[in-house]
Amino acid sequence: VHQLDSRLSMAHFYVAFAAIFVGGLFGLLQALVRSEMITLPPSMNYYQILTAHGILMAIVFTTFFIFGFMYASVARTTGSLSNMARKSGWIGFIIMTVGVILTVVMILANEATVLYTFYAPLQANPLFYIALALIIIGTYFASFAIIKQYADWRKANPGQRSPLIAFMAVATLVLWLIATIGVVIAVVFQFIPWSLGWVDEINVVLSRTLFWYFGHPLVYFWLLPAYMAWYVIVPKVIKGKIFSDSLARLAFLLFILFSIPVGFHHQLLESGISHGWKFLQVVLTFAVIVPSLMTAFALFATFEISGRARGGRGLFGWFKKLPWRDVRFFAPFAGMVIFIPAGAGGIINASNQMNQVIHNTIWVTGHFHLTVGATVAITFFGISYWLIPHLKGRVMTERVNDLGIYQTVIWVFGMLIMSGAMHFSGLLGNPRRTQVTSYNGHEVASQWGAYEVGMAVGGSFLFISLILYIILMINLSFFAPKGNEEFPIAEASENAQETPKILENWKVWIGIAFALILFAYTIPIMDMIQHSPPGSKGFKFW
Ligand code: HAS
Repeated sequence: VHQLDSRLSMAHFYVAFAAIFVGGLFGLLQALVRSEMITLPPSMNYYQILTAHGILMAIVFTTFFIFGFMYASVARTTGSLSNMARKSGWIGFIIMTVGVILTVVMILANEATVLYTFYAPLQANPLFYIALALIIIGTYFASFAIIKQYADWRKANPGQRSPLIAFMAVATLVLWLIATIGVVIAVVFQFIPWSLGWVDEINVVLSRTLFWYFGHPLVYFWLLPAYMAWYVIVPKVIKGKIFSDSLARLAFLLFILFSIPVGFHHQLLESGISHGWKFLQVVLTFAVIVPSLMTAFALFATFEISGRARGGRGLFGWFKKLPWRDVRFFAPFAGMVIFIPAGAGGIINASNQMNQVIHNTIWVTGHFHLTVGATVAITFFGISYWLIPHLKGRVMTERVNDLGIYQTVIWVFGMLIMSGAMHFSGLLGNPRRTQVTSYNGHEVASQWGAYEVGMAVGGSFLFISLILYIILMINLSFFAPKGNEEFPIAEASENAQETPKILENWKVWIGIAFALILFAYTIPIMDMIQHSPPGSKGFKFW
């Protein structure tokens, strides 16, 4: 990757590392407070650190890491970024960073204790919503940079199949651009006027609906960059090939179609939305599981083919031949294994009857720590072990590789304890997002104590792993020996069929995506607006 592009990527990674470190510290505090091992100083409150933890980890770390990775991937496969793309990338970075600083200041000032989902009726200082708007605007500049670079490559190479990883980056951004429409409408037309006092009422169910229209595809915005690494990077690390270029592209396109019109599965217990529409969105939720099952199939195939090519015999002999001592493989692989129970948990959540049991319990927190906190995070760790030295003109030493494996193992161990305790105590009714309470010594609440301790123990392992990760990242950025670290990109298998051209016809896929969204959302949203009470100041946005 060209030096100028490396700098752009690295700027994003530095913010991501700072965010995960500070966010992780808040996470540790969170776990210790909930298990009553410590009490917070009076200047801080439980919900405030919960907000800081959620925003720094789930919004800031992920978004900055993802753009850093995407710039590097696109520059590696389509050539150095054009001046225009690079400029747009830097503008995006600056706007996003200003937005992040303002967001953090607002949270620390206790002016935005509204949790990372920030929907009504919780209200923050208007500056918090303006800061969020800045972060989103920044991502639009960043998305423009990447999509422009891809479009220029296609123009310069007519009729050719685009590099798979660049295609995947663009698909992820298409998903992001369509998804953010919901949150932009909510922030601009509902939250900002309401928090400024221009209107004194807000349509709560609509604000939640617009949030979840965005909130569910948001989780795939986190997941798809991990899939980019699973499909394109990992096969090269294990000296294999991509099982099928078309399958990989189709999986990403299916995410664009099915990841958005499904937000109601977060609102199954909410009144104001009729059963029929909830049912439809649950059906579509089950459709969005399909591309993940396709991914599991393709990855198993890649591993088996590569393991057999390395001399693995018998039913499982190939498994032993995989490069277990290489952190570039080990970390993402650990993420994949965790995604099996994590995905099963998602399927449980999406099932209407079972959702009644787990909704708003700490089971859900366990679910998203396994998905984004383990599957995605560990894959991102695995990427940074080779990408940071690559961008900095350094190499990962064997020692760092081995420490990286320990770091991954400690993270997995901590996450299994913490998330396991969350899942089990969720089934015992332990609520999420609730400051510790004994409910006047109620028998049910008395069962949760041991699990809360488990969460604190797991959280402490996670923090130890995080410190090790940050030390290794500082080493790889500034102190590792100079040299050339490989940026692994696998080729597609020649046994697979030619990729059909329709898979790169964006108009078709974006058109179907909008049709599905309009179908799933138009009538329920019209209902919400129609049944909204009139604002008492005579003027109200919905
Ligand atoms: Fe979820 C709540 C349903 C996936 C994140 N989810 C959340 C929240 C977050 C989140 C953050 O339907 C909480 C939001 C909040 O604060 O309220 N989720 C699903 C479903 C899936 C799913 C159906 N979620 C994710 C991913 C996330 C994520 C991914 C982040 C990255 N989720 C829900 C529902 C709720 C929910 C409800 C609301 C609950 C409520 O009531 O509040 C699916 O996408 C999952 C499909 C995945 C699979 C797994 C495929 C496995 C693969 C690995 C293969 C392994 C290999 C290695 C090859 C079917 C690809 C094998 C080697 C060996 C040796 C074994």
